[in-house]
Amino acid sequence: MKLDDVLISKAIIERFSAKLVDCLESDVAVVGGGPAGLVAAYYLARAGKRVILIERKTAVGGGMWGGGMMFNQIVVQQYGKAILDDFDVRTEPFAEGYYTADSIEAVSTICSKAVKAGARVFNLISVEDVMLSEGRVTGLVLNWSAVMTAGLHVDPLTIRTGFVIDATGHPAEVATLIERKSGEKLDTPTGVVIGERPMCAEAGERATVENTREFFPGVFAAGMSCNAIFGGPRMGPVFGGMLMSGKKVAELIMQRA
Ligand code: 48H
Repeated sequence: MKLDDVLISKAIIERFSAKLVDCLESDVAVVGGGPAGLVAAYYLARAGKRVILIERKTAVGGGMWGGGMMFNQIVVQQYGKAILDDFDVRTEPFAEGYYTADSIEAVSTICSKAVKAGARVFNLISVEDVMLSEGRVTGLVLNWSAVMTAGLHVDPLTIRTGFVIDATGHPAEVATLIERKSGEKLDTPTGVVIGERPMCAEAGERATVENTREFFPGVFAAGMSCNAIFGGPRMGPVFGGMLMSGKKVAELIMQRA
């Protein structure tokens, strides 16, 4: 059989378009494919929810690939290890209550499990706005990351969803967008995005999990965005809180959806 160049193009265009059309309506849309977003997508998809994950960059994984200062190892506590066990990511004990994992194995395995569980991942696409109706977020406004980077004047497309997870990490982009554009208050002590506090691993990890919750009708925070939205400390390259937050947000949404 001789390969037909144009048939290859046709296969890609048809299959991608079908996947995108199928995702125009979903139960949950996860914004950001770092550890928190991927873990949330996995547990939700495994429970049978229709999950779409939007990632701005070419690769999912967010800040996990780089471990700490490009030393590509991550540290997790006992509860983080339990989640990595769930994904079959190998860990090694380092000291009592401290485990290490290879960040490359962690990202690639968590991503693979999320996709195989049924989560539909769209990379190279950015969320540039939300759809708001009667005080609730009902969907997302998407554009190619390349269009946004190039500053081209190209109008976006929209997807409808039951719940949104802001898993965009430090910038808490979904929360910031809602605050800036809706004129409504967020469900935080000040009604706005409070901003991340300086490093304290112990308090930061606790705050991440505690602040994994709905901060605007239909929108939940997960991962590092929780600390930005609710004013929690950063915690450096310890990832148990990110994993735990992804699992917790999935459980909270499953109680509602
Ligand atoms: C589409 C977007 C958009 C957008 C952003 O930063 P992440 O890894 O986020 P978490 O919360 O899963 O993990 C945080 C962790 O990596 C970290 O930074 C830690 C522990 N820091 C501690 C410290 O002290 O510094 O991933 C977020 C992802 C990224 O891949 C972005 O590209 C993506 O979200 N993203 N995708 N549309 N508008 N904004």
